[in-house]
Amino acid sequence: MISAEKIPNNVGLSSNKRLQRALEHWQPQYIQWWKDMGPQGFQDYHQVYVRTAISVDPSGWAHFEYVKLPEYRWGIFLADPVHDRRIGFGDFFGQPVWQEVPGEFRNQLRRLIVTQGDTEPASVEQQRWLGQRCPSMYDLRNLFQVNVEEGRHLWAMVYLLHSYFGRDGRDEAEELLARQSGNRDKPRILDAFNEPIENWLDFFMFTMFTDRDGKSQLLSLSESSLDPLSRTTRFMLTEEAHHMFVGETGIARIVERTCQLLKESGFSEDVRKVGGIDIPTIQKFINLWFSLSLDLHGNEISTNAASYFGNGLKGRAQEEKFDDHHIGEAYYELDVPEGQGLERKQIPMRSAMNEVLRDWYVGDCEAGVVRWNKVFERHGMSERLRLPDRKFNRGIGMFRALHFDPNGAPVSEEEWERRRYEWLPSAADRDYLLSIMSRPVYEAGKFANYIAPPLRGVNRMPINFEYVRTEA
Ligand code: BYC
Repeated sequence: MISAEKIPNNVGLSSNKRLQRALEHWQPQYIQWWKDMGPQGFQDYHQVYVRTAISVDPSGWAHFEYVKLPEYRWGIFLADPVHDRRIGFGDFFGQPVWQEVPGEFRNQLRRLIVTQGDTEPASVEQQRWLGQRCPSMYDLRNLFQVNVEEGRHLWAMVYLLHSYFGRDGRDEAEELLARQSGNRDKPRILDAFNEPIENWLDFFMFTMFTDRDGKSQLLSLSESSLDPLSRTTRFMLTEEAHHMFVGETGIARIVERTCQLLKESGFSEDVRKVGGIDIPTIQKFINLWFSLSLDLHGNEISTNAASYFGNGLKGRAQEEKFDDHHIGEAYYELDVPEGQGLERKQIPMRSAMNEVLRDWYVGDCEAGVVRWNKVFERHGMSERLRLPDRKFNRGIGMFRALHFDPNGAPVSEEEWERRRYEWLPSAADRDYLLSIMSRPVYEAGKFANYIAPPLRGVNRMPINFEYVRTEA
């Protein structure tokens, strides 16, 4: 069970006074950050119907209540330990997992934990204005659920930093609140977390594609030999699943509404004229957020990735599904830019671990796009959405200096400049989206014209339930 202390936890925090004091010192800084950088306009007078974990088993999630956002019970929850857990990959395969950080891997582990931790507050900062443009009270509540859980993920990483990295860890925990998404002087570490999320199409694409990178990275960290990192990321994955649900169903509902509007107008209208979001715009936002999220998996060939794997710090998603967990002599076939074209090369598998994880990620995204296309099928329409080629619009890795169209065909710099906004959102697309989102919908059970209602409400509540209450 999770204790009801000042910092809820299932790690016996009250028996470690030093750690408890350190975290209680960090807590008010966190709350201040949340008030400054969290959901704007929803801090003081609103109560939100959110779920809070009361234990780490699956039924522990069934607890829903109205909460004022700054009073959400952020805490430290680790999945239950696995008896006699052994290292599952790399050079130490088969040895007992570590309960403490080995000195020789301290820097690498700290770096992984800080990178993971940095993304969590970043996403809250990116989404802070969305409440002012929400399509419904149901969606507003989902946004805040995602936000408070990202805040809790920050707590998860800060707990590890404070517990296992001494003074350095405490400094890093403060830095996590000091960097700011999009800030020129102190930006967040990874690029996608400095991109603006200014409208709800961005938000749903972000929760579909970028949170799914969260899933692939957390799956690989949950394989870690550092057992507390494995246990904390395992529990985080249960929260992450809801975020991807929000993204995937959000886009499905937009597609549904677009199909309805197209049908109602006899397919003759530009759907924008009737206030909907046209399919090419949806496709452009897929192209943008999928490519940004591919970048989050790092370079195709990476000595960092090789040493994370060899040292047992970061495995592959679902490591148990692979036959060889050591990987000495295996190779990965990769198309590498060479002269004017691409050349297939054999890369030592350990150095290609980022690409192996990216493969898993692309497969998981594809399954989601197939589900979106079922909406068109149901409406008897031939339109389809799709993922762009993975070379398209890359900012990290070996394709970053080159240009490709969404089919993966090389294009010149001149053609890229000329055609880029055929493939990626333009300022005019963004202006249009802001124009249809400028008036938020706060009336229970009402939905903006560009999105269909969900199939069901939250926690078996009706769709017109008052998910966000305003205090008198
Ligand atoms: N942007 O050897 P490489 C989530 C840097 S999302 C900027 O390929 P590595 C969430 C890299 O840092 C999941 N820089 O790197 C989702 C390195 O820099 P230095 C977050 C980048 O280490 C939604 C250099 O390039 N979790 O949870 O193999 C809402 C060499 O690169 C980027 C993690 O990422 C980039 N995209 O791989 C909320 C897990 N990519 O050393 C939350 C922890 C690379 O030259 N992180 N660089 O200064 C990792 O596992 C790895 O650090 C990475 C990069 C996969 C990110």
